[in-house]
Amino acid sequence: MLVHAITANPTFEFAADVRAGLTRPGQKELPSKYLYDDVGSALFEVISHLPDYGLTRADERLLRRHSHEIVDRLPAPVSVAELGSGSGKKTRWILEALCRRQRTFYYPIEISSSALAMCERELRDIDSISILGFEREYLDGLLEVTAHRRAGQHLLVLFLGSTIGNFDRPAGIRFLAEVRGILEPGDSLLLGTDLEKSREQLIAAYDDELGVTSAFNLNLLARINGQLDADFDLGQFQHVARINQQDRSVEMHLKSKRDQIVNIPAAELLVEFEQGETIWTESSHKYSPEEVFEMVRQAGFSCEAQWIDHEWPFAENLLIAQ
Ligand code: AVJ
Repeated sequence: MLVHAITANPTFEFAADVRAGLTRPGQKELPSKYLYDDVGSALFEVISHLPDYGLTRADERLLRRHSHEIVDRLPAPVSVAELGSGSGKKTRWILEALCRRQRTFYYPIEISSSALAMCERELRDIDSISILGFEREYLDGLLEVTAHRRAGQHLLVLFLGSTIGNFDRPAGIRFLAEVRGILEPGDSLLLGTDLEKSREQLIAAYDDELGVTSAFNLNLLARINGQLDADFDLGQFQHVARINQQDRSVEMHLKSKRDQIVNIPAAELLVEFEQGETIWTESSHKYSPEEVFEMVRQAGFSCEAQWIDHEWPFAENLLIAQ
């Protein structure tokens, strides 16, 4: 067991993104990656245990059931990099199967330092594992991982939990193409994609009765208050989950309960909200099993195998860099 962490994070970029998103003409928006500070990551961890949010459990079931089949399809030796490891719990099955073959390097890449620490604690008991965590954005982290790569060492990239769904479809393909550009032909990418399901199921999953998803969403405003000295009154905004039929996505918004003005000093910004106006904070796109093949092909991968969970429709896709 070897555990290290490489850290960094700028606040001015956050201020600039908040400023750009809240001064946009038309729909105000905030980048969903900022939902995941330490509090947000902990709240998402709770969401993943809610009865009506089956996504994370479906992902983990597939990884647990098929870990040997997946590992049998990978070349050896292979190192593992994970984009957004979260708690690391569902990664265990793949890592255990790989470490049974030989010593395996695992590089979790995560923007939340507490999620990174949790992931390292969760997985360091695995025999023959070496963990080196990167507190980085996905592509920056992946570039660092590949910069130190040894000849003949294959790479398996994990992009689980349908995080890809936070991109709109064209941006998702562009992101996969950027990942492909960092990889070598023959490297692998295990991609988790949440599949289309009923409107009722989606609303129950993204607007839960306990209000955990609401807290997760509102925490973004609390984070802006804390980090950028803003004066958002969290009681004056309401969590909303909306189905976007055209985009085949669920959107999260924060709706202003009245006309109000919010001061965000560190972004040099006064923002006006009309009653009923929303800030769009996240989209979760849902896929058909077949469209994944075409999407990844456009990004320079081929889909070698796909496993589907039918309890909560979700697909695990094993891709090979062409
Ligand atoms: C972690 C991005 C997969 O989109 O379902 C959960 C985040 N947002 N509830 C998702 C989320 C609201 C989640 N991902």
